[in-house]
Amino acid sequence: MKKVITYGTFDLIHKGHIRLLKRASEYGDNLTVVLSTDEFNAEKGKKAYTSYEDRKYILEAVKYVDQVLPERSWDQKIQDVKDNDIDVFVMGDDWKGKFDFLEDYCEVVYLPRTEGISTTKIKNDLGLEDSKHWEAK
Ligand code: C2G
Repeated sequence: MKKVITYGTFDLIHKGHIRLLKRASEYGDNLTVVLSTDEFNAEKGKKAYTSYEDRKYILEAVKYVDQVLPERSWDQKIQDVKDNDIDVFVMGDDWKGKFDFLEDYCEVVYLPRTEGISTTKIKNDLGLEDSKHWEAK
C-alpha cells in the first residue's frame, strides 16, 4: 500500500483544501492528514475559527482522507514519516523547498495552490478579520 501524508490547519475548509487533498490522495492508496492542533496554530501565529476537534471531524468526512493525526510541532515530520511508513509527502507550493529534508525518507511533492481562495480571503470578504465575532471558541 502506497501511503501519502500532508499537513495543515484546514480552517474554514474550502475548495483549495479539498483540491489539495484530492490531488495528494492520487499519489497513493492511503492519505494521512496531520492536522495542526490549536496550540501549534498559536506557534504558527494562526488562530483557527474552528477547534481542532471540529476540524478533525470535518476532515474525517472527506472521502480522500483515511486518517487524521495531530500536528503539535515543526519537528515531528521525520518521525511521522517513519512511524506511518509514508512513501510520499505532499504540500502546496507555498511551502516549496521548505521540507526537502524529507527526501532522505520519502518522495517530496509540492502541488500548485488553488488560486483565488484562502481562509484569510474568506475572513476578509466577510469582514470578520478583526471583529469580535472572530474570537476563537
Ligand atoms: N492550499 C492550497 N490552495 C489554497 C489554500 C491552501 O493548495 N488556496 C493548501 C496549502 O498549500 C496546504 C494545505 O492546503 O498544503 C493546507 O493549508 P493550510 O491549512 O493553510 O496549512 P498551513 O497553515 O500552510 O500548514 O507543517 C506544515 C503546516 O502545518 C502547514
